[in-house]
Amino acid sequence: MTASDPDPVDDIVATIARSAAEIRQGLVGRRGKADEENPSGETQAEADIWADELLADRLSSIDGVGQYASEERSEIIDAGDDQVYIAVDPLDGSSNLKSNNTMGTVFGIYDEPLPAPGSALVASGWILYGPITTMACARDGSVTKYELTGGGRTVVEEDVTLPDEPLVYGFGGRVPHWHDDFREYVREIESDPGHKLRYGGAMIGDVNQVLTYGGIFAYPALEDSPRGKLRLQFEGNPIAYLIESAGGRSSDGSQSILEVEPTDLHDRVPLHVGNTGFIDQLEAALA
Ligand code: P6P
Repeated sequence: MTASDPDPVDDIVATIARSAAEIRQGLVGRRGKADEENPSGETQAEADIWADELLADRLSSIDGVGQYASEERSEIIDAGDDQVYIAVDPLDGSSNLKSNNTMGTVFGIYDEPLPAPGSALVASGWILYGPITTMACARDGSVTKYELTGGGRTVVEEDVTLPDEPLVYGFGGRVPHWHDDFREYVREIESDPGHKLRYGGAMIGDVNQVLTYGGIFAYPALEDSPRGKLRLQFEGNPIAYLIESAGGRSSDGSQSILEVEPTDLHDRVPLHVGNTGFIDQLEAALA
């Protein structure tokens, strides 16, 4: 690719940003359950299917895109080119539709065919459908935050890094299903009055709090689900890439998420992301 060729990464990020307002508006009237399950066996909302089809059409037609893969579809779309490969969670936290809580769209842009390790990411990010619609995007080792209005995108912060002092924590999974060593780790975090609980049921809302205030988000390995709940390609890798680009750490319990070798497109991964000290402490607790 020469300097004058269009950059597919720029086009992909711009297309997702431009689509955010339409996705947000399109949630209205699509809050019901479809009679379909995603490849992870979760019942899909009408909005899951609709947002996936919208993004699949727009992203797979961008020059340079080799594949479009989604948490909502079992098969990868072959987009014909061979520069970048896109993995998307079109609507993270769609269970929050019923209660009108935050949700997001997560994307990872890889330079290897999928499934690929997170070390093959060249960019990642998320859209957060909060009181306002925002985007966080990691590329070339730094994170930029945008506000999205209509089809426009305004930079609100560049070179975003996690605050040095961690403040918030949020841990998924049912507490009785946590492993004892994880439960003990949580007790240590909770016992510090300088920390406070933030868990909203949509990873993007929780991770964005960690990016903003410092802290940790985890959806750990569970006794009844050894690989946790979250998907490596569509959630774990993109989130880990962004948090590490912002000076934090990620872990599957023993190594960076970005080093986890995938075996299947819909692999799950125990996900822990946040301030380096918290993640170092976690790995010591689970060792
Ligand atoms: P639970 C949403 O369904 C999701 O995939 C993540 O966004 C979120 O962190 C997690 O599941 C919530 O899971 O078990 O708390 O409902």
